[in-house]
Amino acid sequence: MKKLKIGITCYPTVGGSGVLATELGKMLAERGHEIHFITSSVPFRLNKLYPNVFFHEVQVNNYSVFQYPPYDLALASKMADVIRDEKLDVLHVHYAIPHAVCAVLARDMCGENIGIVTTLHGTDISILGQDSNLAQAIKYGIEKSDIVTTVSNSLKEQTYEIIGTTKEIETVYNFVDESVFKPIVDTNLKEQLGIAEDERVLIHVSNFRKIKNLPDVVGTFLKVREEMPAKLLLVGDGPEKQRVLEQIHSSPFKDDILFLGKQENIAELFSISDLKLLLSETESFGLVLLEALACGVPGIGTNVGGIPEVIDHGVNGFVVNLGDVDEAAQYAIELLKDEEKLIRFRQAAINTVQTKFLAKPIIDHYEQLYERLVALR
Ligand code: GMT
Repeated sequence: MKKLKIGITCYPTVGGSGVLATELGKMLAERGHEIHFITSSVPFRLNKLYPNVFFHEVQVNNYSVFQYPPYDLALASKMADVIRDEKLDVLHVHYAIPHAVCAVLARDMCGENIGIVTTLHGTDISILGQDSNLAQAIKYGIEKSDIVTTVSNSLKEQTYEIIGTTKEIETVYNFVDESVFKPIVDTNLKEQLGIAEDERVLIHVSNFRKIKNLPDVVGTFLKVREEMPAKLLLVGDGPEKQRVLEQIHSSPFKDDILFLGKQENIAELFSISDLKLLLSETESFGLVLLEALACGVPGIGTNVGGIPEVIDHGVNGFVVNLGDVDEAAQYAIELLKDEEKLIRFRQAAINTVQTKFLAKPIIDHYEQLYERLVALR
């Protein structure tokens, strides 16, 4: 295919949408496309120099006349500059607002006929879409984009329901870089963390927002811990950490919960784990679940959003009702006590990634979307 010049805008800080957008950009660059990230800081997974990848920083100056710094306008203005100066073919934005709206404004500003692809990631619809102050802007961004994708079928349905648009939307699942997310053996990480060989390891990775439902993650673990020696790894940080500390304050098992903070070596941490817990209130996909599966770690997730599209109940993990800690603990205990079953689930986890979420066919899909747009110009 023709090599394209592609602009990418995402939230550059820790979070699934930024991770996905950055990995996509890196892989497209490996295929020979020229990638221009237009973001407020260097995306956190863009941690070294990559050939064909460029970074354009959006700078927002705060003048005393502004009550709020005008990030959206600075972004749109920067996008317009990059579209014109770098002669971009496509602008792929992640998250409806403000990114899709800024892309549309930028196209208008520079007068170039550039194709806009918008990928919806979740809370831009499930939470912001319900806010009447933002709903019209989200709808506008979606409808003025040339192509709109969602990361799960569930999010597609939710978008139609909440936003009330008739725009055609395609599901393109999240993917993992399987050269990074794979079972890693021969680390002494377990020992370093003070975890004994006979202890089972449960893991939760998130930004500790309320929607991640940390109390149920900890509640499930405490029930498991009553039945067997085990540790819970809590990876990430955020507003709910204090609540967890209060929850475990008087538990006899509080020393079995390890707060590891934000970590880079996620694949290594998954590789010493036996089970991933993601008991969110809302989750369009659950990229961390997929990363765990790729490392051979089965998951227990709630029956919300796109989680049932990732967890095949009874095969690579279990899907439980939101809030049902007893059910989650029961499944966890049964699995963790049965070595043969656990091995079967571990293999199934890897198979799920190989058959449904491999990077290559998903990047192919995005390339086809770009090609379709370029052909129309
Ligand atoms: O889940 C978060 O808190 C971060 C959020 C984001 O916007 O980066 O993640 C969303 O996008 C990810 C990548 O597509 C999805 O895997 C997450 O499920 C989705 N989060 C929610 O829907 C809550």
